[in-house]
Amino acid sequence: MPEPTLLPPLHGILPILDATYLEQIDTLLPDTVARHLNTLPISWVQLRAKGDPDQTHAFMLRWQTALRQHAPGIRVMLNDRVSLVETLQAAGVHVGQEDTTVETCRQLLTPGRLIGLSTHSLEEIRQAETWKVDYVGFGPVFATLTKKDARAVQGVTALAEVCRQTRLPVVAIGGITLESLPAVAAAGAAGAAMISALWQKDWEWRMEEACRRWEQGHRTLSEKATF
Ligand code: 3NM
Repeated sequence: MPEPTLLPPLHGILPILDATYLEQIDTLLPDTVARHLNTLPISWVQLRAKGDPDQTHAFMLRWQTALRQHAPGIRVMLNDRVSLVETLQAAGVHVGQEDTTVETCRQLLTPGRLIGLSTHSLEEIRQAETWKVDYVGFGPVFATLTKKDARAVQGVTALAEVCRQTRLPVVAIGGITLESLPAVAAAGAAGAAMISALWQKDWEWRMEEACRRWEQGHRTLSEKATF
């Protein structure tokens, strides 16, 4: 089924609900998180779990159920687990360069599902353009401890350059903090995917602050565009 057109466009903060991080905050309940996200200008989230397949399935089912119930306007992307997208009625899948190929994902998914691909260079983005992905992730923009096998740090200048060079929406990822968010938005990124800077004990405040700082960076971008 195609996505209803009333949903907001995909942009802004992309909170990644990462199983390892969420489990560290023992007070955190899916229903509470989903209700809070629903009050914010957040159009999408990603569910990410790198454990065994059954645990990953259970994690994604739990969070997708809460999100559909309490935040129906938020599109839910699944990291890597393309086989669960239709079962869980998720919006789509995000894959890395070494995961299931974009071609296979298209074959497995019904039309209208979204596909995002991690990239780390303009060359990989050019390849992604030919595969007609819906957006690319680009990173790591900054150093990150979250992804153990992360590639070399790209920096904001490279981010701005790839945003200029492609028509695909570019979602920045890797080591993005509340402090660096305005610069990421001002570089022209369509979104900022974040894990460790969001999922801390004061996650509610962090989520709100991230949305505020994203808007702040965007204002800089539109002010520049008017000159
Ligand atoms: N992918 P944090 S960096 C999942 O460069 C992921 O493709 C990356 O987590 C890439 O916001 C990364 O805690 C980790 O740095 C992002």
